[in-house]
Order: sequence, then C-alpha cells, then structure tokens
Amino acid sequence: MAMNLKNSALLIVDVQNDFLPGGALAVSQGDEVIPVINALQEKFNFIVATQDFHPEDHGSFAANHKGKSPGEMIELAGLSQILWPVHCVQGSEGAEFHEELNPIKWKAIFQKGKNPEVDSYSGFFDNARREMTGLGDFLHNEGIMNVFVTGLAQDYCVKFTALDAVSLGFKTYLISDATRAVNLNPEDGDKALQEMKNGGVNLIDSSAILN
Ligand code: VGL
Ligand code: ZN
Repeated sequence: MAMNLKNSALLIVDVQNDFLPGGALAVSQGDEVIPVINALQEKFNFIVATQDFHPEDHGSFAANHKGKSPGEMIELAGLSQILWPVHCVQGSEGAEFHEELNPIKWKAIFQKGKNPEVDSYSGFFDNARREMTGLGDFLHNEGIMNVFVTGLAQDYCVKFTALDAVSLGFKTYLISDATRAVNLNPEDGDKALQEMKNGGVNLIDSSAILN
C-alpha cells in the first residue's frame, strides 16, 4: 500500500524526556519510537508536535495532594483523575523534547496541561473539553485532512489525541510502531488500540509510509 500524503500532517505527541527511559513518568521502550518518527519525518512536509507542559502546582501531580501517591484517583475539574508523579514541568529538562528527535521541519508546537485545575491528555482539548489548544483550527486552516499520530503515551495522550482528531473530522491514522504505552495495567496499551479502532482511527504500520 503506497500512501498518498497530500493534505496530511504528522503529529508527534509528547516525545519528551520525562516520558522516556530514565524520566519521571517513563514509558518503557519509549525511546524506540524516535528512529521510527525521524524516518517518518522525511516523508511529511507538514509536521506538528505537542508538548505536555505543566506548572509546578498542577493538579495531576500526586505531590500536590497531601497524603496521595501516584496511581491514586482524585476528582479534578469534575472528572476522575489519575495522579501522576511530577513530570514535564515548564522549564525543566524533563519537559524538553528528546535530543535525538529532529525538530527541523516542525511547523508548530502545541503545549497543553498548562492550567493547574485540569489535565490535558489530548493535543486538541483539555480533558473537560472546555478549552482548545488551537491545534484543530491550525490544521483545518492549513488544509490538512489526514492526521498521522505518533508518540507517547499510547494509552493516554496518543489515544485521546487520535480520538479527538476523528471527532474533528480528520481522517486519522495511528502509526502503531511509532508509539508505546505506559501500561499502568498490563492490558492498557492493547485496550487503547481497540478503543482507537472502535473510535474510527485507522491503525497502520510505519512500513505503509516508509516503503
Ligand atoms: C501523559 C500522563 C500524564 C502522556 C501526560 O503524554 O501520555 N500521560 N501526562
Ligand atoms: Zn502530564
């Protein structure tokens, strides 16, 4: 299958130091996506990245809730919220993109998770869907019709970004070898793939684009 990449964007979700091995919220084997994404970047003219970018007082950090530990649930913005270790704090090394990820062709970076009162897994909306990051309008205004999603983590930000892309009318692909899951529960990555499939996301392998 040779893919036509006209009106197509490559979306690189949260390939940041804190989500890579050694980081505060490490995705195991997360670094394996980097060479795949770099190879994919050669095939796309339109590339956009998202960046998880939290203030220190962010409500998703267990450290900001007395007596709570990562993995516990609270209510945030009226939603049930998993608590995370402190990660991707604005200005920290952990919030930076991995140094081997080539940013040279990126048209824009969309930051998310900046409001301490609500988390933001999707690159398009916060979890309460009250505010947009601007990514959806940006892609629409640039005539993008097809979105190819890559990055971290498959069971959180990648999943919600891909499902929101579908809801905004983009033909949406997940490049499944260009993502890895956190797997707080061992089945989470596979469940996320199934949810994306059921939600209208087309699952492909990078070989569909690279070959
Ligand atoms: C993410 C948990 C918390 C992600 C971000 O990028 O998947 N996961 N913040
Ligand atoms: Zn986060």
